Amino acid sequence: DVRAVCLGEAMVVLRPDGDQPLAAATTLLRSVGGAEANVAGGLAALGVPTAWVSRLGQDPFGDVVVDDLTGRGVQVEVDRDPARPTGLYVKEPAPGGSRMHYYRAGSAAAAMDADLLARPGVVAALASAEVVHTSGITLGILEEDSGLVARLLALREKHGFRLSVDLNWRPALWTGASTAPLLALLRAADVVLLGADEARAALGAQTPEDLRELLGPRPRLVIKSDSHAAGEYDVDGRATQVPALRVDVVEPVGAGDGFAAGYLAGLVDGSGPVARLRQGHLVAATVLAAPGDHAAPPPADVRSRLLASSEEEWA
Ligand code: KDG
Repeated sequence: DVRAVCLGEAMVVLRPDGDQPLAAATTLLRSVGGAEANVAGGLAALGVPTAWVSRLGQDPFGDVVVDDLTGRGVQVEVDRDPARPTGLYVKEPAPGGSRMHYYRAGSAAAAMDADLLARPGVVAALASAEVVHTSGITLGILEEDSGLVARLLALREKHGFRLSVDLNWRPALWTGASTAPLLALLRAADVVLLGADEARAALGAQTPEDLRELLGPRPRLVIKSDSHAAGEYDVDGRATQVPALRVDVVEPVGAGDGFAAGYLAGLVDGSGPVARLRQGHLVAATVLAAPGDHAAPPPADVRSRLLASSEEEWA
């Protein structure tokens, strides 16, 4: 049975093979990205039976996304839309990261609505899932209030899964739009993952205490600090901090999704706070050290050795 469900847009990703600027590149490498799809792939790679729920165009790029995620062991539950394309984004090498060029306006995923959650495969997945993960990007791309979040929250009441939300702050998706629905989603979540920088930029929250005040008593907060540590702040006030692993960064896009996958896999497996934060860092590190938006995590025996290591050995 499915134990985790990820809900959000996947896109085909194109990037130059090397460091050229986009305007000079005549050959582009193709892969698949999109925050929640990256998390789904990461969870599946960690052995958690996972479904990814979304909409895709009835186009060749839609087929690419289906094949890629299916090939990585994810159960794909999508509506295909003949009238809207699959989203696309292009990564341009830039100092300290990548510049992202999005071609996603009007995509099939931007029309996700409550009906998507009525697909038989989705109904079954949500009934057995322990955690359902989505992000602020999903709310940011939706063209109208489609009832998707309201239905998801109603299904949580019914089935009792935990709702995990990564803030994934993308200011460009919110220009001219109210962020009130985003704040409401975060307040309703059981787990909120976010960077301290995003908390400041999107929510004006400077400290974990500010965040707690803003988001209320419900969510467990997982905050990635500016110094690359991650801290878990429990609803009853307990806090746990774990430093990140040192890693030579090749390309950072997708590291947050890797963190979410590792953390949520730990949550589903019943690991304690230190082990699940460590597993988040571990998967993030493998993504940071790779050019793509996702990377295969280390094998299970290496993972369990690292997760059980002493504090000195860890970082
Ligand atoms: O978290 C990585 C994502 O940013 C990337 O895969 C693209 O989903 C994406 C987005 O909307 O930025």
